Amino acid sequence: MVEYLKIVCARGRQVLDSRGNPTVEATVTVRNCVDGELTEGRAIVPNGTDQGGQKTEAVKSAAENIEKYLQEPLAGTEVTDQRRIDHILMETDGTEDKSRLGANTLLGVSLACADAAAKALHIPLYRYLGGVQGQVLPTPMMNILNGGAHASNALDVQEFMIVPVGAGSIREGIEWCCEIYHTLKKLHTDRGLATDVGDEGGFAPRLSTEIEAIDFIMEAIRAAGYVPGQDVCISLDVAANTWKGNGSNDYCMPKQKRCYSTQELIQEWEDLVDKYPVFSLEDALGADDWEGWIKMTDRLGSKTLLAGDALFKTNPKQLKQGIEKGAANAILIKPGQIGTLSQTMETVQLAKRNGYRTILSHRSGESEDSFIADLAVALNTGLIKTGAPSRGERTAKYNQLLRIEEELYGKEEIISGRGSIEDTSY
Ligand code: 2PG
Ligand code: MG
Repeated sequence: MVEYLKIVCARGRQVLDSRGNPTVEATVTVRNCVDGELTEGRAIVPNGTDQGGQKTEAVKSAAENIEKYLQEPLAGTEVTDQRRIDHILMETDGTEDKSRLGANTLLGVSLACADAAAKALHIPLYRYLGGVQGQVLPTPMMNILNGGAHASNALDVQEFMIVPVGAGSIREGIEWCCEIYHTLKKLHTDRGLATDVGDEGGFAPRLSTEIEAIDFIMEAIRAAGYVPGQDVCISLDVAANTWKGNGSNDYCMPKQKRCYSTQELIQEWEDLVDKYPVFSLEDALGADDWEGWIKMTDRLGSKTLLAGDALFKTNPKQLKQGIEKGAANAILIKPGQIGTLSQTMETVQLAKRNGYRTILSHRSGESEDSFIADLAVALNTGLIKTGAPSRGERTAKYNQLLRIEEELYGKEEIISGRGSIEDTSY
């Protein structure tokens, strides 16, 4: 391979995520071998709830590790050779689960390399990552109501989302969702409910049950002038792992304290899917409940998307298991779970080859970095979950998608028709 853009240094620094917790920002500088020009790429790694409030000390040393352990092995490497870079990162870490240097540290460097390459080549990040093939704008799955570990209300389901399945472009889809979001806010005020928001920007009202929350959203969809099921559907992230942990096989809602067996919970989901326009259910069962997932996929897989987040952890090996067993039919893609860009791409390819829908996802502790917006278009993931249309770290992704749509399709085409956005019929 002709060496053209060589890595000259890699650094880390501690910055903030959207919950005020420390996180890692990686920077990678490359030198153009022809004209000697230096370009810096960077990436901020987001944090999930499972990473809790990351300890400042741990993040500091993760940031220092970039210069201490990764800079030297990467120096001189062609920055566009992403597979080689990711191989070097994994080899240097040396553990299967990337526990020595940390998946977050490796991911920061992996993404910063791609950012540096795109900048040095003077092409947009999505085009660098996806070439001329990356052209489908993802349909947004917009979180408008928060519960579970992301809010301090009484709801045990973590995320309530709306999906503009009937929209002809991402611009239109985002507009519809924002209208519904604003209508929902007004309905809160009418009912005397506070309009506080949770970690991902969705409202966090003091409602008592999930059904009440879903009915509230249905009311907002209709009041905004849209037809549920035809224009806009509903998605939930149950995060059912958080309903486990008392030692029994049962699922117990941590706040409402209702308990279910796997069988009973599948029945609940089936009733829900039969009654409401449910586009997808994410982590509707726990990550260890493979038998449950197989049964649930058998019963509900033809009616709705069943997405595995904690179940697959963006790991191709775990996804392979799911494919073999017939568990789930969609996967959340979180680069931070697997730790390098190449492996993230591998998981997306594997999912697509096997008919699994792919949902590129933000984390609950995000930043202004909008890498995932470019990545969703580059990989044609078709779906993106990136929070509410409030809070700058969430709107950063929507705004980037709007820029990309305009660049790819031009203003006229956006207005005049479909084509640019994923076909969400299922
Ligand atoms: C999820 C994510 C993002 P977290 O469960 O899907 O919404 O949350 O980043 O806390 O894992
Ligand atoms: Mg999830």
